[in-house]
Amino acid sequence: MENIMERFKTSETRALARVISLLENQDPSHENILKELFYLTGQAYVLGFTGSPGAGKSSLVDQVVKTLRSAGQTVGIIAVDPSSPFTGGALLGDRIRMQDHALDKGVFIRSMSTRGSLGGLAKATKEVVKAMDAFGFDWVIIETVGVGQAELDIMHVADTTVVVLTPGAGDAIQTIKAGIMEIADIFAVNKCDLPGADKVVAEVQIMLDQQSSHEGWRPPVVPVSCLNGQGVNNLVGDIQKHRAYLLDHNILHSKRSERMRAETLDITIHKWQQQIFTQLKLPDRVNELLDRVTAREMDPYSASNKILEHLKSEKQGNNC
Ligand SMILES: Nc1nc2c(ncn2[C@@H]2O[C@H](COP(=O)(O)OP(=O)(O)O)[C@@H](O)[C@H]2O)c(=O)[nH]1
Ligand SMILES: [Mg+2]
Repeated sequence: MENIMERFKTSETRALARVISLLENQDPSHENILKELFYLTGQAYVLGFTGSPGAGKSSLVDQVVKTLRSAGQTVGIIAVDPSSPFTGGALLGDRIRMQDHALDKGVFIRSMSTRGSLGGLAKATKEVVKAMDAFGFDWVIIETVGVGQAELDIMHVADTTVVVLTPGAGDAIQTIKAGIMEIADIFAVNKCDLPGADKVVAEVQIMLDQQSSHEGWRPPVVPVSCLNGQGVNNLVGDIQKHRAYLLDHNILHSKRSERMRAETLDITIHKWQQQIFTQLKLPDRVNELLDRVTAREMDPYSASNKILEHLKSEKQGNNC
């Protein structure tokens, strides 16, 4: 572990890949790695891209990365693969498309699979963001399909979230989950080389008009095309504007502080849970209390109070 972190700190890309694997696999060194990473994090700007499969998220990330690289910025990319049997080719597609950057030291791409992560996809993704941030990338970009709660959770780590829409996907706004529309800081209407893009832009604008809660920041709606590069500079410009807005209004700092508080509490709850589960493996008081509930000799509320008392006394006992 020490050796790998030494190499990580000397910016060795292979060490970064190894650290990410250790995190994903919930290796025993997991917590120690995260402890060390913590003091190196907080520098990268985290950008999220979400939208339906095939909307052009990977293509758009590729374009944005090109623009950032030409400005000398370094980028870590996390592609969250939904592992759907119908989209099994997407990953390969991503690899091929992103090949342009394959030999570029300033870009690191990692694909995550829903099946691969032991502690849950959102948790694993957040930890990989930390590894990339700590490694020193200026930007960390997460691409994820906007389908479920796990994907929504992932997007909560992004400082700026871009929701990618396309023309011709029926009533775009109806097909995208409400929760996804709400997390958008910017709407990119991709494939604007195809007919119908104007209609989608107008629909989103109407939707935004109907919402009253855009204090300070109204999400811009940007037509883009990865085919001819149209609008990509506007999109990057709007990302920079949103970043400046968050900084100028102290929102970035408060969002990140809030996230750190929530995360620390999550870790505490998780550890507390684990302590209870450890107790369950022992044939002692916790199990006896549960047995008393099933025998209707005790109610669950009194039993849980006793369990908490028991854990507390155990802990004090250990400390002596
Ligand atoms: N016409 C057109 N096709 C695009 C554009 N951007 C992406 N595509 C195509 O849309 C398909 C899906 O793109 P991809 O980036 O893999 O979408 P993702 O699933 O959202 O990551 C690919 O065949 C792309 O070539 C665009 O701006 N215009
Ligand atoms: Mg993709």
